[in-house]
Amino acid sequence: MNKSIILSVGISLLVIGGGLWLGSQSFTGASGVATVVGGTQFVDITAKGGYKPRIIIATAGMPTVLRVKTSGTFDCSSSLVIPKLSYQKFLQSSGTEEISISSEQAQGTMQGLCSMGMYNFRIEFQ
Ligand SMILES: [Cu+2]
Repeated sequence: MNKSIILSVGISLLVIGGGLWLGSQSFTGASGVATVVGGTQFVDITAKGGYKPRIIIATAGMPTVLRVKTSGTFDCSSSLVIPKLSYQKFLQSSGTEEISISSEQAQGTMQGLCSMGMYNFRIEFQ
């Protein structure tokens, strides 16, 4: 193997590695982690053309506040349904909706979706 072949193999490995890194970066954007402040955990979700992040990891059995932020949201992601909480509401087009989840309710997988079921997110209480 001569030096130019070694070099080109090295470069292509770098390119592949860079692509994988970029791919993993955009993938991590799809999930998030709850933040804990003074014994309460906060799950922040943005509703606009769907929900972001789609998957949020949270601690089970902890009082939780789900904060759903809208910002010029006129699509159906503003029509929020959380079946486990029997929650259903049309959010205002811009603002933050705070939804309390008790420590008893903070168990397992909690799904939220738009009223038509085309957009969804889920909180994984672990
Ligand atoms: Cu929808």
